[in-house]
Amino acid sequence: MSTFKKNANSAAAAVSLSRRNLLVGSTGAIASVGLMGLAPLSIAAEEPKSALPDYASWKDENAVIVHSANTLETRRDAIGSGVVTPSNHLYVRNNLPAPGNEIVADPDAWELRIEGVNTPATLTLAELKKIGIESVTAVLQCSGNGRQFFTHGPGGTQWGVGAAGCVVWTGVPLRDVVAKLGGVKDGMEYITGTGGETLPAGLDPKTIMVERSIPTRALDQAILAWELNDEALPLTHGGPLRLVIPGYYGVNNVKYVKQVAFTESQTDAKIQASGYRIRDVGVKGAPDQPSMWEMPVKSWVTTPLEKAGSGRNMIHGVAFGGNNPLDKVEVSIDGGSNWLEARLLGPDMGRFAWRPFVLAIDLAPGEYRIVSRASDSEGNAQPQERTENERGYGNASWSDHGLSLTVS
Ligand SMILES: Nc1nc2c(c(=O)[nH]1)N[C@H]1C(S)=C(S)[C@@H](COP(=O)(O)O)O[C@H]1N2
Ligand SMILES: [Mo]
Repeated sequence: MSTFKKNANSAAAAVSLSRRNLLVGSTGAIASVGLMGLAPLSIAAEEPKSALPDYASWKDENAVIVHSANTLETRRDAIGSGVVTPSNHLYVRNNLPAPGNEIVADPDAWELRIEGVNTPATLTLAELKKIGIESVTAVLQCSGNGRQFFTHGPGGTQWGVGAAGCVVWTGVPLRDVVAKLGGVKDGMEYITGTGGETLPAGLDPKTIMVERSIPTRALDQAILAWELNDEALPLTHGGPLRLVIPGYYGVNNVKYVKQVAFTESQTDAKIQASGYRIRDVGVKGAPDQPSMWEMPVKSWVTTPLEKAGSGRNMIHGVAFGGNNPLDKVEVSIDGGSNWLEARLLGPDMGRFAWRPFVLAIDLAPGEYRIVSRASDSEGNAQPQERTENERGYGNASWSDHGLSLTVS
């Protein structure tokens, strides 16, 4: 018992600590605390429910947590037991304000520049649609998903489990487009995608632009997508056209993509050179540190949340292998002392998709710590503990992602 009590406490401590750090980190928050004479935690608890931003007003407000106008998270209990995350439940993360709706008014007219191939070209979406088409079901997950569990208080959105979803992308495989343009030029090591945001004037573009480089080994799985879950790709998720790299963290999936270049080296845009790099706490980002590219195996339980009745219960969750196929997922109701293999639900949508899972189990009244642990086809299992790192990236710890449950 003491093991899961301790786990539950440390997760709660992590949340309140990072919340405190958030307030401490913001002068405005401190000022208002002082003026109103309230304790920081009661301010946080009384924050009004934020409204959906205009560009995402079509989201289901009961399914998402609005962290800010640029960051919406899927609620843990809105992840559901289906393979595909409904588009109106899918999380949103914009590093820059979203472009105006006019860019999706005439999607077929959108232009994509392709460089670093033997015949560089500018192709419209209408032309891309004639080159080929494929659908892939893939997990989209932010690098900072699970940041909330880090205790050193990394800045950035305090994502819990819901900066992730599993969706169907439809578009043309990038390799087909490249083949049509004479193949990749010799010596090119990276695929560099550039986002179509209009950058605010007066700032060095390199410091704000969304431009990401990923190794050319991803060419086999890259797709230029114009549909999300069988509908025209909405602006919110990168319409009219998005570079999708299944198996890679969200940031590599460049929205409103305006250029794809095969390059000798990685872009020197800040989001690549020093952003999205794994390094020790207190260390600055630099190009020689690991970049947030391939995702590792991960799972978490979704329901029941907090309370359940005694007797038969269905413990639900989701599990995925990241860049490798998923092998299996186990569930523990005693904080990781004993494990039972869960049953994978729903159709297998392939290497990059997640599988909802369920464990049917009889629970007597009491306190439980429910955790899940997935492994991939290469024998990699989710670690018990997260890898501590400055920005709170890549949390796949099974211990952090558990749920404390009271059965009565
Ligand atoms: N052009 C562009 N692409 C982008 C971003 C962005 O701000 N601009 N954010 C990235 C990040 S950090 C993530 S996690 C995903 C989020 O995708 P979503 O908003 O469709 O969920 O998009 C990525 N692609
Ligand atoms: Mo992200």
